[in-house]
Formats: sequence, C-alpha cells, structure tokens
Amino acid sequence: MNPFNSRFVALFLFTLTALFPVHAGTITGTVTARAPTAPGESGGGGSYSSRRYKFVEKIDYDSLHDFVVNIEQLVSPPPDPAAKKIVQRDATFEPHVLPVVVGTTIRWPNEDDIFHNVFSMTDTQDFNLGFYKSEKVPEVRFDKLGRVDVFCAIHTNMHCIILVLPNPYFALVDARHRFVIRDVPPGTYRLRAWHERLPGQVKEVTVPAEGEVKIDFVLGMAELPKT
Ligand SMILES: [Cu+2]
Repeated sequence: MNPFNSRFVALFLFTLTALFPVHAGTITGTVTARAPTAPGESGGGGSYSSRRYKFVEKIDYDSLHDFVVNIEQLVSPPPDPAAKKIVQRDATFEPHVLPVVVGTTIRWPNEDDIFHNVFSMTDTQDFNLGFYKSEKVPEVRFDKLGRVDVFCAIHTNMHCIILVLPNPYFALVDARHRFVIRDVPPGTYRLRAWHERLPGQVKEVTVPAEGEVKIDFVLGMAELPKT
C-alpha cells in the first residue's frame, strides 16, 4: 500500500500545522501612475501647451514599468541570499530594475558579441568591471543599502538600477500593476512604492498573522500649479 495516500498526507499536514503554526500574512495591491493635469483642465493649457514647449518630451505615464514595493524597516535579512544576475543582451541590461536584499551577489554575464563595460559611481557602491565579452562573468556583492545606478561606458542606453533593500519583503509590480509580498511576519510596517522617475510614496500597513491585507498606490503629482 502506498504510504503517501491522502489520509497519510492529511495527518502529516495536520501535525506540521500544529507544530509550526502559520504566522505570516500577505500584502497585495496595485501600483499605478497618474500624469499631472493642469488646473481645471485635463489636457494641459496656458503656457503648458504653448508652442515654445510643444516638443519638450514628456513622461508617458501609461508606459511606465519597473515599479517596486517594499517594507522599509529592517526585519532581518537572510544570512546568505541567493545570487542574482543582470544580463547584457542587445546592448541593454536585463532587467532594468532589480530589487535585492542586502548581502546579495549579482553576476554580470555579457551575452552579446561586442564588448561592454559595467561600472557604477554610486557613493555606496563604486566599481568598474572593465571591458569584457563572454570570457568571464564578474560578480559584485551589494552590502550597503540604497539605490545603485549602473552604466556601460560605451553605450548610451545601457543603464540599470539595483535597489539594495533591508529585508526580503519586496516585490516587482507586474504588467497588470499588481504586486504580492508573501510570508510577511505580522506587524505594522512602512510600505514604500518606488519608481525611478516619480516621487515615492509610503503608506502604513498592518499585516495580519494569517490572510492578506490589500493596499493600493497611485504615484505622481496630482495637479500642476496655476500658471
Ligand atoms: Cu555596452
């Protein structure tokens, strides 16, 4: 008789639950961005739409992506976080934004047939990996909290951002603007929504011992000042 029948599994799960009760909740919600509107109008007006500034490129709010949500307080980083990678492919860094927990090592493979360079002049993490193709895969460990901007010295559009965060309770927002942060110890936290081109936003959130709490963010400035 197969010992892994349903009664056995049920008994096993019951025992497990009794020994290790679940004390973790889920934070879920959405992050969207809203373009500022001119006072009393929706499409902008006055000097905002004057000829002089007509062709100044504006942020396309509908196409913004790479939002990140994270708990700000230190809640205990894991002792040995798994390594991550940012790939150089078609002369871009992929992904463009990578949130990691402090202490994470990032590998930097070059999958193109041309030389790239990986460097950062960010105060907390100053490094330069030189020029290379596929002959090596350099690594950099990120031990200090904060945002690290990384560039290639050859190609204009090669830029990526690493957010070095104090705990593993963070999430990238998906294409449908939703996020989920699981297994969060119950408590009250400051939850931050981040985007590289918009002012961030912090909301207080209380995570239950079981179940989920829902919280939504709208980033961006509400209304332009009067002209
Ligand atoms: Cu490059």
